[in-house]
Amino acid sequence: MQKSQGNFMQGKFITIDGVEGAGKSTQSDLIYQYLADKGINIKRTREPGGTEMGEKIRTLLLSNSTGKMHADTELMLMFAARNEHIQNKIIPALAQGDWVLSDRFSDASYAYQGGGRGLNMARISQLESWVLQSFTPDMTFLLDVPVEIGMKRIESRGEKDRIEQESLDFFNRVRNVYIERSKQYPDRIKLIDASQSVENTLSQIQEILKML
Ligand code: Z5A
Repeated sequence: MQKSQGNFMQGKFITIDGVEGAGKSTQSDLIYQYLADKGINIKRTREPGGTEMGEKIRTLLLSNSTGKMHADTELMLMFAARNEHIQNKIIPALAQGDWVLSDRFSDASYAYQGGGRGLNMARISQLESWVLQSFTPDMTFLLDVPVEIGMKRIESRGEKDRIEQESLDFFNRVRNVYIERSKQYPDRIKLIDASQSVENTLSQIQEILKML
């Protein structure tokens, strides 16, 4: 599983993250098209989810009918889904030379369960080491947008899911953790000003993709 075990990981693993309304889905479509046009075989996926079991866990995590859930349970379910995702989808794709583009990955657990829910970061890190070992994305695009702008963009959507119903303070804590992590891991996490237009946001991303 470790990328350090020689060259068998041929593909690149790219993740995209950020608060609600940052435009992850919009930019994922465009990144996919940009890379596909360059002849790269790229698989799109998402978290929580990405596998049959992961999608079932996603439903449990996001459905309002799930009711109250302990924050530790939420964290462990995110990582349970992630383990399936890594073992059964991401690693096999990378090993056969495909690139993988995931809408969210483990930075989201630090941001939402650590920042939002207030779970201890060191414990999240222990769980991450257990599940990911040394596996890590080659590059992460953090689409950063003030929470109020993100909320405005998605206000026309229907009913909010279990996590979307959290407060503005919750999402500001989420955003702050993302920004902190981009400072902590500047080589991997590229902070993109996603308050710009779709086109300007994409061109910031493309400049970085050219370096991969
Ligand atoms: N979660 C967690 O807690 N812990 C974890 O470890 C993981 C996840 C992995 C599901 O995520 C939830 O899981 C999420 C975090 C939690 N919870 N919450 N709340 P999700 O990624 O599936 O859900 P989402 O955040 O709502 O993602 P999304 O649907 O992809 O939304 P988006 O990033 O905002 O993307 P969008 O659809 O492209 O953009 C939203 C709207 O803005 C849309 O109308 C666009 O046309 C518009 N838009 C996009 N870009 C722009 C620009 N540049 N300008 C103006 N308008 C724009």
